[in-house]
Amino acid sequence: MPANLPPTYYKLKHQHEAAKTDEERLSLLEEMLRIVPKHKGTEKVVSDLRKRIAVLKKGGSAKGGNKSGKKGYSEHIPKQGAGQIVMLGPPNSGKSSILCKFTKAKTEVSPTPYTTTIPVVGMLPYENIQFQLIDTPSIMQDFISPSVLTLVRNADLCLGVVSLANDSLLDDLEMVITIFNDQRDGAAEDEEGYLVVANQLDAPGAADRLEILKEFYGDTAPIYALSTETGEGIDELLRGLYSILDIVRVYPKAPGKPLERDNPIVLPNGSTVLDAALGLHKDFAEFKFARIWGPEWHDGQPVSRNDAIFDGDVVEFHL
Ligand SMILES: Nc1nc2c(ncn2[C@@H]2O[C@H](COP(=O)(O)OP(=O)(O)OP(=O)(O)O)[C@@H](O)[C@H]2O)c(=O)[nH]1
Ligand SMILES: [Mg+2]
Repeated sequence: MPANLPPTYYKLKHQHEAAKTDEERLSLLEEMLRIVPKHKGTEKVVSDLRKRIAVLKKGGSAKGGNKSGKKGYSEHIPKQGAGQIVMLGPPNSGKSSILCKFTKAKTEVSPTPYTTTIPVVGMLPYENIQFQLIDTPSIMQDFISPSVLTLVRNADLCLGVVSLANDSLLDDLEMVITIFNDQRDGAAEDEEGYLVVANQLDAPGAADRLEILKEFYGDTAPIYALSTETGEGIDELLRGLYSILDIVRVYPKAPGKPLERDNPIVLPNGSTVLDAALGLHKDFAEFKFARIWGPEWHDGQPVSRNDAIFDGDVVEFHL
């Protein structure tokens, strides 16, 4: 059933798009909700408006209650683990499902759009490390909470989550990529700041939609198909996350102790022996000498502090 919205509604909508502050946005949304006719055809519009109002009232804004410490959520989530990864996507793409299925965090999963209203953090295990994964409130065509944008800007990596169950897939991804590009304008040219998860691979018609998605966006972004229902695709996604984060794992070894690769120091690719020492403990910065094991080295070869280290190296520091 068509919504048939009155012209005043569209006028308010345009004003809302142009609004500069959250106070303005909130009052315009409330006015839109007040004047919108309430019938079957406008159910979705009404529920969208209610959700947006709820998000704004919760302080989902740069100038929300956060700084005053009264309400809302903090825009900054301290980094933990091997990299901070922020999910972003349209409603019902399955962001909360990904968090619940692959981390120990708990959050609500539901067929109702805009269920998630604040970011939720979980730790995503991969081999012997963990990534910090953040679920966020869904984005809309003309609205995204400024606090979510702050998370996107500060993340080590963004994960655009779209649904293969949905015919609006291409538009959804376009919207997500536009946001990533806008927010990460200052990022280095060669820095790949995001990847795409095409979720709900188990849904009817998903394989065909995936083909189309890859045809249109395969050159723009790395695309990983996933099903939170069956778990298909998670191993490839985890490897993709590791590789795009561009990190290395090095393993400290105490003198006289055996070589073990179970408790890594995680560092950016291109780090040095000195960075590894600092990653272990600041006292190690003054080490007298270091020896290293790995495919690039002779076993136990002495290295100097400015030598580059490689993924999987074992380093022994002598103080
Ligand atoms: N078949 C199938 N359904 C899925 C999959 N992932 C999520 N769903 C369903 O899709 C619906 C939305 O999932 P959520 O995880 O709540 O989606 P969201 O992106 O967090 O959406 P918001 O409500 O906007 O926060 C739920 O009914 C899930 O059970 C999937 O891989 N396959
Ligand atoms: Mg959610």
